[in-house]
Amino acid sequence: MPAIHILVLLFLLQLVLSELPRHDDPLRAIKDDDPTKVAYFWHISDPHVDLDYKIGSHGNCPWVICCRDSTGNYSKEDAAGKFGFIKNGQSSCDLPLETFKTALDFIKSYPINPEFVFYGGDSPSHADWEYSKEYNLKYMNVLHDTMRESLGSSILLLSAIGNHDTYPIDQFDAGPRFSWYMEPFAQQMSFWLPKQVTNQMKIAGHYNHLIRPGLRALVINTQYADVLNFYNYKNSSNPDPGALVSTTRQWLSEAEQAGEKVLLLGHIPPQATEPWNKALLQLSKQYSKTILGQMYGHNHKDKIHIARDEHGAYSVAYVVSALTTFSNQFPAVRLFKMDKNTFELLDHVNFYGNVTEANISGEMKYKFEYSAKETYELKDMSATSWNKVVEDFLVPNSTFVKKYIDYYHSLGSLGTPHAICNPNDVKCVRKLYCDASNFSEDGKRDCVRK
Ligand SMILES: *[C@@H]1O[C@H](CO)[C@@H](O)[C@H](O)[C@H]1NC(C)=O
Ligand SMILES: *[C@@H]1O[C@H](CO)[C@@H](O)[C@H](O)[C@H]1NC(C)=O
Ligand SMILES: *[C@@H]1O[C@H](CO)[C@@H](O)[C@H](O)[C@H]1NC(C)=O
Ligand SMILES: *[C@@H]1O[C@H](CO)[C@@H](O)[C@H](O)[C@H]1NC(C)=O
Ligand SMILES: CC(=O)N[C@H]1CO[C@H](CO)[C@@H](O)[C@@H]1O
Ligand SMILES: CC(=O)N[C@H]1CO[C@H](CO)[C@@H](O)[C@@H]1O
Repeated sequence: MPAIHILVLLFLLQLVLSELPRHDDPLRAIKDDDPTKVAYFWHISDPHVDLDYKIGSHGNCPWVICCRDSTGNYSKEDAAGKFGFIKNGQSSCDLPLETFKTALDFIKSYPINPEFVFYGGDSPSHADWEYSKEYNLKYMNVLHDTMRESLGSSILLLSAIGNHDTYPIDQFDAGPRFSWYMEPFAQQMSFWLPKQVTNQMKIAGHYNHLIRPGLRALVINTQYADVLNFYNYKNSSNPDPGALVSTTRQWLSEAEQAGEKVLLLGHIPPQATEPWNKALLQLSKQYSKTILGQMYGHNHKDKIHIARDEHGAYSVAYVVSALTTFSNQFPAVRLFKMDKNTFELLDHVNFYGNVTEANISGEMKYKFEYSAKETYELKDMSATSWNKVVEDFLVPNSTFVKKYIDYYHSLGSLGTPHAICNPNDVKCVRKLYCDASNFSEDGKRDCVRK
């Protein structure tokens, strides 16, 4: 065959191959969706942007935070890249603002009309010793300005307060002591939310918003469930700091009476303070028909917690992986799918940004990571179906636990010693199981001991 024919054949083959849908193509997530039947919302959390991030600085340093300082003798391959730094599944670097923008651009350009974006909080870097009112306010403002500029006015943003957002870290109390934070925060949120909602937010940081008739988002300020928040202990005869329990109960009750469905959104997941864990279990059970799902961040890990008792499972808390690479993950973006009419959750699909690759190519691309429904062979997104997945973790060589381990760090520690468990390590897998099957830290501890 003449060389020219071979070239033509190769060219045609190239065309065919480039037309084949790639497994990591982000559009794969919605290709089979009927837009008249599916509604969407996004969940991102824990960007921990570092405004002192320095390209070329020491990315693999011996300090708490890297990618800010260029002292020391380090090789070229340990230099902080444009989009972040993670090496052999390990990272002590927070996120350059640039990478936060790429995640927002990805969301903005994705061809759907989302109901909203839920931003789960923790704007500043892990340089906790640098925190001050000015420092933390700067991060709050820079990140919300960025979200406003990137997402525009056509996408609703809901934002929760994270434990790193206030100063001192983890501290928060309702009332004038934290109005220095709450006033500017409510001011930022007034771009997206009506005055009546931002006024409600100023009371204790909790707010609720009707997304569309029949669907309500309830954003709770989980600082009152933070074991490290000393304000929670200041009045030992007050069992409900920040009225977290009574407010959540009241709003759930009102929503149920109005026949609405609720998304419960916050920063710190269950396994927080024991009184809150218990109250949340009780509320999750009482309002299990009303609560569609609970969405949290904080752990920087892709995981779940199932609420269950001897009668079965009744609620699922979905914890999203982080945008920061700090503590060993690739930046993660999560898309939830809902039935457009009943608002029942249909799936969540996850995307990740490979910072190592972006750093080399000069362009950050978000790729399809996995669909929960497909990966865990879920019949639906009910607590009962998720409970079956978690029960499977205890089966020797469970395929589900292998996937759970890979996605735990949004593929950032894949195949490295930094992966959460070796799937053959029975003790470690049991810990994952106990973590996923408990809302309570005490319950998890008991379960691990068994
Ligand atoms: C830096 O490290 C390299 C490789 O370990 C070594 O060859 C070099 O002498 C070191 N330079 C300094 C100034 O310590
Ligand atoms: C402490 O909490 C109790 C119960 O909520 C309340 O009645 C009391 O006024 C509170 N005390 C102070 C000093 O705030
Ligand atoms: C990320 O990119 C690096 C460099 O191209 C590659 O070696 C690695 O396999 C990628 N990881 C994932 C999960 O995409
Ligand atoms: C699980 O599979 C691995 C190899 O894939 C094997 O070495 C190991 O013994 C298996 N464990 C059990 C408990 O079957
Ligand atoms: C780990 C890694 O890929 N580092 C590279 C990131 O990009 C910079 C340039 O922006 C290179 O110098 C690093 O080697
Ligand atoms: C308090 C609580 O939910 N405890 C549960 C923790 O998980 C184990 C294993 O599923 C259960 O047996 C406990 O009841």
